[in-house]
Amino acid sequence: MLKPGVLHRRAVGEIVHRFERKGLKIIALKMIRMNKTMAETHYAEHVGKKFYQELVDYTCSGPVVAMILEAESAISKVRRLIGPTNVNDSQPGTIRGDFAASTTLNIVHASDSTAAAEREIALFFKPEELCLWDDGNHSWF
Ligand code: FUP
Repeated sequence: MLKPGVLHRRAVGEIVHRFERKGLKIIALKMIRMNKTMAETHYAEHVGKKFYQELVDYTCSGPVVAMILEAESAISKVRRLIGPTNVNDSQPGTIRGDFAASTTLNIVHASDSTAAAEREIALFFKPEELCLWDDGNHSWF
């Protein structure tokens, strides 16, 4: 999920490009404005932490772009592209390393497990919003 900071930076294209360049396949993509209930559901595991309110407020502060990316080991590929949660550890060349100076405003979210991906896909997308496709005879990646 590209958080509002990505829209503010006019960086949607550049960040989606990084995922595509790696060979991840987009099978769902949409822009939405998350409301407080949705953000609180998404970040339920962080309720009570000192950054929680700022995180929810930031997530609701503008539109987000939600997408489902498919690949073998997609979770680890995406997590390596975005960089660590703590922006002080995120290397230049990663999305957080290049675009984020604050951990709470770290501009992208990515599922960190298959269980989280299933939960988050269900929160963001209706089944009919997924578009499954294949590369036919072309094996680019
Ligand atoms: P990630 O999966 O990398 O998004 O990391 P988490 O699920 O642990 O954290 C979710 C969000 O909480 C982060 F994107 C930013 C915020 N956060 C902080 O602000 N401070 C922290 O110490 C940890 C997380």
